[in-house]
Amino acid sequence: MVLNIVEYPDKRLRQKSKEVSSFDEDLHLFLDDMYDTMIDQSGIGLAAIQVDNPIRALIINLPDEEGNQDKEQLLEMINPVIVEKEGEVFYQEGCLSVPTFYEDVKRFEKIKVNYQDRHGNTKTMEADELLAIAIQHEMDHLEGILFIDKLSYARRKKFEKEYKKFQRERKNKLSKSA
Ligand code: Y12
Ligand code: CO
Repeated sequence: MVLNIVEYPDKRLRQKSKEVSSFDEDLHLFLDDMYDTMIDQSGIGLAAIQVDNPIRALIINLPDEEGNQDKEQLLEMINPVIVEKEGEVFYQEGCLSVPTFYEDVKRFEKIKVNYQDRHGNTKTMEADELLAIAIQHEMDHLEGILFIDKLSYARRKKFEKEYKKFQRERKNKLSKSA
C-alpha cells in the first residue's frame, strides 16, 4: 500500500523517532508499505517518519549502473547507529519530503553502522560513496533533521523563498485542474 509522504514544513518531520522493540508482522507490513511508497514516488531512500510513523526505521534502494532499482538490493535498517566515520564529501541531495529541491550537503565519506534487520538480527555494515550519503541522510530524519538544515544561512533563506513559490504554484495548478 502506498502511504502519504509528509512534506516540509510539516512539524511532524521534526519529531525524534523512537527505538523499535517489536520485530513483528506489523513492522514487516509497514516496511513493505514504505517500500511501495518509495518506489511509487521515485525515491531511493525513505525514513519511517516521512510516512508519519516516528520509529527508528529506514529503507534504501540505490539504482544500479543502468538506473534500475533491484528489490534484491533493498536495505532495511532498524535502530541504526554510526559507530565509525571518516573523511568528508559533498553531494547534491534530494528528499521526497522536500520535493523538487536539491542542495549540496557535507557528509562523512565512509561510515560503519550497527543496525537490526526486520527480524531483530544485529548487523554491521561499512558504507562509502552514495550508500554512505543515503544512510546519513535517512538517519538524520530519525533525529528530526532535514538536509536543508545543513545549508548556510544565505542558501537557506534563498531555499525558503523558492520553496514557498513552488508550494504556491503547485496549489494554483491543483485548484485550476479541480
Ligand atoms: C543521496 C542523497 C539523498 C538520499 C535520500 C533519498 N532521497 C530521495 O529518494 C529523493 C527522491 C526524490 C525524487 C523525486 O522525484 C522524481 O525524481 C520523479 C524528486 O523530484 C520531485 O519531487 C519533483 C525529488 C527527490 C539518497 C541518496
Ligand atoms: Co529525506
